[in-house]
Amino acid sequence: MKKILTACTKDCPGSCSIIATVDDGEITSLNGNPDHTYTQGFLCSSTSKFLKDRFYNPQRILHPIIKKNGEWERISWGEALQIAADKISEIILEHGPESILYYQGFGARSALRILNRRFFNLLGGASTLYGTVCGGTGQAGQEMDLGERISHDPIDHLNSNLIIIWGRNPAVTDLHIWKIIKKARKNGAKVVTIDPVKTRTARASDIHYQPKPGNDSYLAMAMAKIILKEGLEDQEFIENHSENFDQYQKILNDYTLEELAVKCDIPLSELEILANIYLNGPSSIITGWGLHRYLKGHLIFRMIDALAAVSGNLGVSGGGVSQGFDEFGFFDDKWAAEELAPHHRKLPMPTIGQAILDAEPPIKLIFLTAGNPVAMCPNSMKVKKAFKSADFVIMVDQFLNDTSQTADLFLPATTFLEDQDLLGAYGHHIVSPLNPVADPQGECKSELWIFQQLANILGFGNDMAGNSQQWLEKLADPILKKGINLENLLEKPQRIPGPPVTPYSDKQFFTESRKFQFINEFEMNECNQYSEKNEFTQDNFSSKENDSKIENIRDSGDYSLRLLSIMPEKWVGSEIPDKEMVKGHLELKVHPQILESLGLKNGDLAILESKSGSLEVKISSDPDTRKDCVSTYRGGWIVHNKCVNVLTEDMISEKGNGTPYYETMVRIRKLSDN
Ligand SMILES: Nc1nc2c(c(=O)[nH]1)N[C@H]1C(S)=C(S)[C@@H](COP(=O)(O)OP(=O)(O)OC[C@H]3O[C@@H](n4cnc5c(=O)[nH]c(N)nc54)[C@H](O)[C@@H]3O)O[C@H]1N2
Ligand SMILES: Nc1nc2c(c(=O)[nH]1)N[C@H]1C(S)=C(S)[C@@H](COP(=O)(O)OP(=O)(O)OC[C@H]3O[C@@H](n4cnc5c(=O)[nH]c(N)nc54)[C@H](O)[C@@H]3O)O[C@H]1N2
Ligand SMILES: [Mo]
Repeated sequence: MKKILTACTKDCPGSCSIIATVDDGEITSLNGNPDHTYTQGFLCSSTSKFLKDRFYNPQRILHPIIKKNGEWERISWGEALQIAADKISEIILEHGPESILYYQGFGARSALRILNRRFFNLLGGASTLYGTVCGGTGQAGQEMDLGERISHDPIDHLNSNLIIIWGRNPAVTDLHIWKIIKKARKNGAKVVTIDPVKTRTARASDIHYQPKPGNDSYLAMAMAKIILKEGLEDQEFIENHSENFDQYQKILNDYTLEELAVKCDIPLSELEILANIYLNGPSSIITGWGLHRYLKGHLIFRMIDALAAVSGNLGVSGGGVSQGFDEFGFFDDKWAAEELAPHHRKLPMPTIGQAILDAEPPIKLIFLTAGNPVAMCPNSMKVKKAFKSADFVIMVDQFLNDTSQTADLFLPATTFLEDQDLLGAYGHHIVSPLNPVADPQGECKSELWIFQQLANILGFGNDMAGNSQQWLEKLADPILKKGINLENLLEKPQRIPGPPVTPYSDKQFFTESRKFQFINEFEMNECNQYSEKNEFTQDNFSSKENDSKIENIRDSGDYSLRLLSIMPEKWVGSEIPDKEMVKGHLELKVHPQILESLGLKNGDLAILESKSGSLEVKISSDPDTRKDCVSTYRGGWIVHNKCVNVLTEDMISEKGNGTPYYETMVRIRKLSDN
């Protein structure tokens, strides 16, 4: 029996360190590594079940397969690689390299994946992606204010008196930061959650505010205005370390406190309490992905940064506004060799369906690794149509999914239990080694091996050659320069020196003037054209005014409910466990009064419609859901009738090229209304 160290590559902030037990070539269990200073022996239930759910799952594809007359057929690697290489050369010759799209998903983002891009650059270039379906908007906002988005090391939240969890659900999505938050709370810190949905995190917090979705800018503005009104701002910081304060104050002066309270739909008295406990710092704000999902999401982040600045919480231990980290941040991107490609074209990930359909020269071949864009990008049906419009789609994955319906060639990939690699994280500064715990299942191969073989056939094998360790030494060079040697790095997880626990503690920012930039332009013009029609307020929901708005929902046919789709508890991304692999209905949480007005009740089936599509859903009556939105989870598959993105509209955020999933407005129809 052997114990081998590796780490989890699921798309999750933890990048948990794992100890795998192997008995006679078979992996018998996965356990958390107690020696990891951050993940500390913990492993989530989804990764604990990885062996059964994914690794040894009989549905896992273990051989290359090709679609012929709509049916998948097994072929050899030799044939598969030759077909792929032939298609690639053929299409380049006829249509140029830009007619190939390389789509890299979020399924596994370890260091060696940088070389995937190298392959396409050596090929002469291809179309690749810009923007993201994950974050983006927040990065853009924070870069405008701070120069760079740098988050506090999670352990710094232990120094907070107050932690505001803003648009995030760490009790489900990041169990390690959640552990720190719980510890801080045990030590006396207060925990406030700001989320329109009553999540697991919200339930476990001291206070939960349920604002009107998309309007958090007003909430942050109200808090800042209260602080300024009371004369409790950090004048020293404002005077010496910031710019644009006057313009910012002018923006605040355009609104009364009462107006701001109405806009975010939180009573002024509550906002006063919140502002005052926030002042009793140090107070940290931990922002989540919920805030990225709006057309003007960057403004929310900018207003939150400004609030932290006014209150003296920037550059302070236990303070700050933390978003996350860059999982590729410690590795050397130069090996992607962008400069080698004479041809470059970038298509937007948030609106990838439309971009493919509009592309000129057209996209002829799509090469996809570790992603499920048909199910996970907005406007699934359009993405599906776009992928189908290509002559040939190659995908590298472990399982068939919604996107594989559009694929022609499927190349089976190894998992983090079969490869050597290094793994960063978007939840902390620790880099962990991956080690081959067992031999690859079936004929599965690493992405590196696949690209190296293709490069050999295509005639540039030398430029891709090297074993994983040789490449890791190059990719990890920025880490090695910090004094950690490769042997050490491959041996155990390491907190990489350099990034401070408390960023900006010298009050020097990465902006041109080195000063914090207050937001100096603010134009909301209401996130969504439909939202004004349905401005419910939580407190006086029984008022006549609100009653007439409910009538509106029923009669006008308006798309007046905002569709929120949040992370599922039981799995990550669209990696659905077997138990959930059944056709059924997406469950939709709706407030009982809305249901009543529609003549629907708990458990009913109904049609949910947006401008992009419709889906039969199962209604779950939920008094904790706001009356201006409905909520469900993301990650379900189209083939199971559970894919929320059949409804989401494809748009791109105003800044940061993010994906405003939550701008989608929907209506509910009874089945019999057909
Ligand atoms: N179990 C599990 N864990 C995961 C994932 C998973 O699929 N499953 N996915 C991983 C990925 S890819 C990511 S990016 C992270 C995301 O991590 P989180 O950000 O924690 O995940 P979400 O569930 O998107 O949480 C966003 C929250 O924002 C709220 N929200 C929506 N609109 C607003 C608004 O206008 N204002 C405010 N204040 N809140 C709003 C939503 O109701 C939701 O509760 O999680 C990672 N972890
Ligand atoms: N409505 C709505 N949609 C959303 C979101 C939302 O909040 N609401 N969130 C968005 C966010 S935050 C994200 S990050 C995206 C995620 O979007 P995607 O990255 O497209 O989706 P995943 O389900 O994470 O895709 C993972 C795929 O990678 C495969 N995979 C896993 N490990 C490996 C590996 O080691 N090698 C290879 N080759 N393949 C592997 C899995 O089998 C799976 O098919 O979804 C976005 N979509
Ligand atoms: Mo994400």
